[in-house]
Parts: sequence; C-alpha cells; structure tokens
Amino acid sequence: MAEFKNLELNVEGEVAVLKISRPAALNALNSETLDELTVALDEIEANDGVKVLILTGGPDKKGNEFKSFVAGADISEMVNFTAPEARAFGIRASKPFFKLMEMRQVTIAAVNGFALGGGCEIAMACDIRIASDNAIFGQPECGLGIIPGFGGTQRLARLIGMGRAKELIFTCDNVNAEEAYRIGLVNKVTTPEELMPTAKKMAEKIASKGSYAVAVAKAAINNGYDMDIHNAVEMEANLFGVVNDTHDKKEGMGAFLEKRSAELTDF
Ligand code: CO8
Repeated sequence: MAEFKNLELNVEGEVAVLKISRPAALNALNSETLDELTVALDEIEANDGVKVLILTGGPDKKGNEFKSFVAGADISEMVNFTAPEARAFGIRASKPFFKLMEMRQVTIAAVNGFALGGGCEIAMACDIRIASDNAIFGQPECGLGIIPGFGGTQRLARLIGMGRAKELIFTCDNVNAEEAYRIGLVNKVTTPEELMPTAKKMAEKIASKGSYAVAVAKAAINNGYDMDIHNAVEMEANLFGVVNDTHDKKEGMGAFLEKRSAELTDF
C-alpha cells in the first residue's frame, strides 16, 4: 500500500475506509491531497477483495471527529491562481472525482460535519451519501467570487433538480443534514456516533450481494443517466445479457430454486 500524507486508508474485510486527513485545514482539498486521492482510489479499484469504499473526513486539530468532512478546496492554495492554474486544478480534481463515480466498487460518503464547496462536491461524486445530524452542506463559491468547479454546477442539479441547485449556488445558503435529506442530497441521516456503523452496515449489505452484478448495475445507472430512454434501455439489455453469462447468475438462481443460500463470488 502506498504511504499518504493527507489520507488514511484502512481495509476491513470487504470494505475500505478512506479518510481525508488535513486537521489544520478542516480537510480542505489541496493539489497534494487530490493527487493522493487518485493514487489511493486506483489502489482500491485494483483490489479484488474490496467491494465497497467509504469516504469520510478525519478529525480537526483539536481531535473533534465530527467537525468536518471536507471544508472545501484549499483557499490558501487557490488565492493566487492564474486562469490556467485554476483550470488545471479543476482537471486535477476531476480524476479522483470521476473515479469515485465510475470505479467498480460502490462508494459511500460518510459526511461528518462541514461539506462545503469542494467538500459537498466530492460527496456528490460518491454513489451514496450518509450524513451525521450535525453535517452542513453548501456551495459558498459565488461568495468567494468563483463558481463551484469540482463538478458542483453539474452534479448538484442532477441530484436535487435545477431550481434548488440554482438557489443553493446563487444564494450560497448552507443546508443542514435534515434539509439535505429532504431535498435528496443525502440518503440517510444518523447521529454522529452512528455515522460509521450505519455506513459500514450498508457497505456490508451491498458487499453481500453479487458484487459483479452490483458493479454492472452501477455502470448501467451511470451510463444511462444522460442517454435518451430508448438507447438507455437498449444499453441495459446488453448489460443484462452480460450478467446472464456468469457463475453468480447460475449460482444465485440455482440457490433460490434449491432453497439454499447462494455463494456469489464474481467481481
Ligand atoms: N481552505 C483552506 N483552509 C481552510 C478551509 C479551506 N476551504 N476551511 C477551513 N480552513 C482552515 C482555516 O483557515 C483555519 O485555519 P487556521 O486555524 O490556520 O486559521 C482552520 O481551517 C480552522 O477553520 P476555522 O477557524 O475557520 O474554523 P471555524 O469552526 O471557525 O469555521 C468553517 C469553520 C465555517 C468551515 C470555516 O472554516 C469556513 O468557512 N471555511 C471555508 C469554507 C469554504 O468557503 N469552502 C469553499 C471553498 S471554495 C471551494 O471549495 C471551491 C471548489 C471548487 C474549486 C474549483 C477549482 C478549479
């Protein structure tokens, strides 16, 4: 496993937990952290033993675990960017962000506190979001004279609809966990103490299903989202053909008919 300065990676059974850890800056994303994320996610994707990834934030410098998920992109790095440097920073972030969205493992953001700007954006790049009840989401960029540039103008509208996304981005209003749940930005809200246990329980449930089937279903949902419905359903039919030719399909259906539990192993 690679060594990281700003990340902690732990694999527990079939679940990897990746913690973004820059205590002095509430886990803000700088270039170094974005590059480390790219390396860590490549490593996780190559690991056949890992079925689900949980992404979360490390404690602040006082040791408070629930202060911040990610408080944004690093403002002290961005302050002097020229236009080409800013563009390059966005492109640098798009690698790990797309990896979270498209890697074969399911990705769950466990949001433990501030998820602002790039923090909200990296949570949105994950497949599923679970938030502690103290979490705060927002896109404050327009108040800083910039725009969400880690996919926020695109992913927020896709998740919560264009009207609400425009309101949040234009007003820079933050939303708490309850409101984030109400508008569909998060899947579940828990107490801070239950955040990781809840994320792990969901991760283990997903890992117990046919992992190859889950990975193909993820690709089908992602690929079809921006297609017209006819092409999307045709793409789904093609992928349905692919999963019918697997060990897990024979085993899963065979086990049902033989009234025993299935041993699903494909990935
Ligand atoms: N960048 C750098 N440092 C940060 C950041 C950040 N985003 N957020 C917090 N920090 C630092 C603070 O400067 C402070 O450092 P120090 O102790 O050395 O003064 C330390 O973290 C602790 O923060 P605070 O003392 O401010 O803690 P509070 O509890 O008082 O406040 C807040 C917490 C409300 C989260 C506050 O820190 C804050 O408002 N942070 C900035 C939030 C923000 O605006 N985020 C969006 C940034 S812009 C962005 O994410 C753009 C993404 C797209 C970029 C696209 C490029 C192409």
